[in-house]
Amino acid sequence: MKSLLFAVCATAGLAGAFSSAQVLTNGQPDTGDPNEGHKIVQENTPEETARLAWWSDARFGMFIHWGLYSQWGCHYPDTNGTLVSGGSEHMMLHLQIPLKEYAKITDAFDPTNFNADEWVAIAKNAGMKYVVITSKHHDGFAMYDSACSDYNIVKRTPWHRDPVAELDAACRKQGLKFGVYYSLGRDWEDPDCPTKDGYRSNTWDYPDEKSKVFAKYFERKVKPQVTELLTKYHPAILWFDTPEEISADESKELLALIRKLQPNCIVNSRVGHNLGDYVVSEQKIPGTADVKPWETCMTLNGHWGYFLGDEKWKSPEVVIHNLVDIISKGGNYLLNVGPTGEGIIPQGAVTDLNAIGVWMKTNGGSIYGTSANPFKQQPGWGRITQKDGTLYLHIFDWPAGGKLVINNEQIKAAAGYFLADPNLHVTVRTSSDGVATIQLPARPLDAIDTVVALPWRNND
Ligand code: FHN
Repeated sequence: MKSLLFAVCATAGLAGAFSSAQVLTNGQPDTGDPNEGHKIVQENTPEETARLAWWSDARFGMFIHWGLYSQWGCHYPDTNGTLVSGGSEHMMLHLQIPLKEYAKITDAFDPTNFNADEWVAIAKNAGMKYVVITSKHHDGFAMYDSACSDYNIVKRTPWHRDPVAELDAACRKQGLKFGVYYSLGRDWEDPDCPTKDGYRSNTWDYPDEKSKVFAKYFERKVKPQVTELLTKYHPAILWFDTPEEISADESKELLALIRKLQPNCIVNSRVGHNLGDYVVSEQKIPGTADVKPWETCMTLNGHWGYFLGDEKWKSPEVVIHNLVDIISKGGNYLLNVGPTGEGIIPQGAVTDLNAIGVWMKTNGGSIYGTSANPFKQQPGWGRITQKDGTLYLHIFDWPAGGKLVINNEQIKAAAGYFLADPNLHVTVRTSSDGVATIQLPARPLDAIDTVVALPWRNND
């Protein structure tokens, strides 16, 4: 495994001398879930399927990474006030910032421009149906009013507001589902949160990795915080991250606690040990559908948390093609934004999401409530989704001469229409050897993805 040595600034002025922090990665996201990527072979139970019904219809959600690391765009000021890159929302680890120094960010964290209704409206306008925000990331800082740890946004910042509560209310008001992310096996505030070989632990404040007892952190912080998240805010999704050293029994115990407190709350697979209602895929789209329901989470630019200067936004075309590709394989798409320390979603992200929303307003019928392509092959010109006896042909690449070939003998439809112009119909011709073709107009109706709705029945 290639080890990526995080070269950190050794500027004497920074709070304490920093040494290099070894961060292991093989080029893949370090997901902190030793079980991730192994094919899960058991299907969902009827109970799990029922719990996921709204989620499976929703297909598209907003992920929000917001925390103390957002204050200076995942950078940290040295004694001259020069902002030093922390690499990502892991900046406390990468720069090995002592907890008492990192906690001083709370003095500056005063997001007076935060407006929960605006954030939720941006998600809704983009066609997203649920919002998941970081309630506690790896730094251990609670972005909500936690009764079990004063290390939280209400108690420790001059802002004294609870964004989790405000977003929960805004989602309810605007008809979106609300979820919370919780870093399960990484917590750089707690002295008892070990990680594999200490690579993702706070070893600078708590150097004796072997003395750390996960069970103490689990009882002292995880269970009380999961309980208060479920009883104060009633999230529809508990999005766990990086289960790391949690035991199988602790994962089972945590899931049982959630089921007791909020039976309808969806739990992802990073609760650990192949448990949970759906499987997480991060920054990548699997080639084939998983046995269990799954969701790809992805950044919109190159970072989860707001990163100063990162304006490399995925284009609306890339996002829409990703969304359709994911759904054609039966998955959900959780697309991330990283708001600034002032509480603003960067304009580049908003511009992107607005453009995606324009496409979704016309073509949402081929997204919401649809399921995977029923055929074995994905077409070369795009993707196929389906719902209630209708195929949705997502044409990314317009065929030369407008002749669209669908190599499948199961297409018995005679005519279809364009979602972008339902009055414009197309005719399907099926040759004797079962090759169906559609004669399209000379030019696409949508530059990114023109969708044809085709009534279909499976002749199996
Ligand atoms: O380390 C985290 C990372 O910061 C981010 O939260 C992602 C989102 O899925 N999860 C972990 C990396 O897998």
